[in-house]
Amino acid sequence: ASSPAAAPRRLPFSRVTVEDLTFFRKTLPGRAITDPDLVQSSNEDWLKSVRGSSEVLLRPQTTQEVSQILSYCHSRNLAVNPQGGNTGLVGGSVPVYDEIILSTSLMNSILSFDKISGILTCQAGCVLENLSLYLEERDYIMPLDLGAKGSCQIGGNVATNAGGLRLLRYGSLHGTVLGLEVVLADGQVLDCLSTLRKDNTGYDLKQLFIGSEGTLGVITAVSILCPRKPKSVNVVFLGCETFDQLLKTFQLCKGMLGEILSAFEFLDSECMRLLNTHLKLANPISDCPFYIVIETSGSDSDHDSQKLHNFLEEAMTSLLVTDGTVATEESKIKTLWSMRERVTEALTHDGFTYKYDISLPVERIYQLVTDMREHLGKRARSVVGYGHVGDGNLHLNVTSPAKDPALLASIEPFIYEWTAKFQGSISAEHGLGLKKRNYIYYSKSRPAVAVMGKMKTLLDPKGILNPYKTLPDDLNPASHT
Ligand code: FAD
Ligand code: 2HG
Ligand code: ZN
Repeated sequence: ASSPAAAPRRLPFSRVTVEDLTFFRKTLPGRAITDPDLVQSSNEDWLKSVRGSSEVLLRPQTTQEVSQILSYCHSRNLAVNPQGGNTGLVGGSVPVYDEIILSTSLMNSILSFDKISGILTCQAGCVLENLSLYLEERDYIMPLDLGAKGSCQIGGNVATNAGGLRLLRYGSLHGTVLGLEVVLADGQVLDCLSTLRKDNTGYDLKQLFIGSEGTLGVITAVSILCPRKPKSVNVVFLGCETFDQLLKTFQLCKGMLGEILSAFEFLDSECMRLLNTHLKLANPISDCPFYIVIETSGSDSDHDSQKLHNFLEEAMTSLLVTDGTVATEESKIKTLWSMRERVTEALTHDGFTYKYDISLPVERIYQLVTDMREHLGKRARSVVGYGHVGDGNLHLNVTSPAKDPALLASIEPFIYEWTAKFQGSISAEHGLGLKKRNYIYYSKSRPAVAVMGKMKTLLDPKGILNPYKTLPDDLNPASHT
């Protein structure tokens, strides 16, 4: 039997023919790409860990074009892989076999922005950073921010229900997304592009597509509620001796900074070592076992500075933190944030990386890293812990000089069993994609997964949308190897 992470057998979808290409070229003049050099980068994921063998990359510009493509693919039984910025970390964004890649990159228009309500409506292919820049000029910000902002697209963010660095303050996309336009597998356009804060008319269908990883429909437009741009932003980088002190600092921080707290993130000394070694980023404070990044966002800089000052004084005098530095100026804020945001990049230089994205009761999150280090001993090159403490979300990454099946067998299912023991989630924010689909039962009951299977069948009866992803192979008996 193959490993649960292995690719399932190719399902009996049709193969692309000359007639199909003729249709695509007619529908998308100059935007149905078959040049292997151009298709190549869309076949491989950001981590360079999985690769498909698609020969066709389609780049629609309008919802109507997406609808025409899907309606055609549905009738021809051709599989389709929706793709945004291709920054996903679970192998969901690239084909497994020869699925047609449907890229939203050219669907990058802003459709409307209401300066009174802060509601932005745009096409799915808008790059997150471009939306942030657009909004900042209008005194607003996006309610989410991630290290991949320069490439990831809002449609991909919604499809993965991305969390990121601001979730603590502005909540998840399940709350901030007000409307979606989605093209279903058969080409039907589902217009749920509401811009209302409140709308209880029947089932809230858009929620189904948030986090569905391209398996239920192609998101073509998004409307999202954006907060005002804070007038005063401060970032603090602190060092702690123990994780327990870090948690106590979090408690103190919630109590003393309360309404202005916008992020509480952490990284351990192993992350710092990789930032120093691989990216030549210097530690802004003295060496410590744990580092915290705290961000405050408020409307009155004197008030915010005073609160921050009181908090830091208390944290220092009660010996919760041993060292720290504060930034109010934009370039220093960026520098401090890069210590947290660039850990993922540093890891790519450390060797082959096994990635885990776990939700746990917050007091448990570092125990998993310690246990994993002990469990793996010298077999791993690095075992690092970092993440979104404020959301109880740990990123545990293990590196080795090269892909190492024996090491993988030591990590999995150990990590998933550990997580399930404490009722955690085996995917807090990255989704299941190809890599984690068969581990879903560690976090969801069989009846819940069975209902997911029924929803998939209802919305995509031929299973052409992102096959082999998110749902476990046992829902799809034909795909067993
Ligand atoms: P892709 O990678 O292209 O696709 C991701 C999934 O969504 C695939 O299953 C794809 O089929 C589907 N999809 C994409 N677009 C659509 C669409 N329009 N309709 C339907 N399905 C679609 N994630 C977090 O949650 N928090 C973080 O802090 C975070 N930081 C990151 C930092 C780095 C450096 C990197 C590389 C990744 C990070 N990620 C993070 C992971 C990733 O999920 C996000 O980057 C992002 O949400 C993916 O968006 P994308 O446009 O790149 O989507
Ligand atoms: C982050 O929070 C991202 O930096 C990426 O979610 C985490 O690379 C990872 O494991
Ligand atoms: Zn994250």
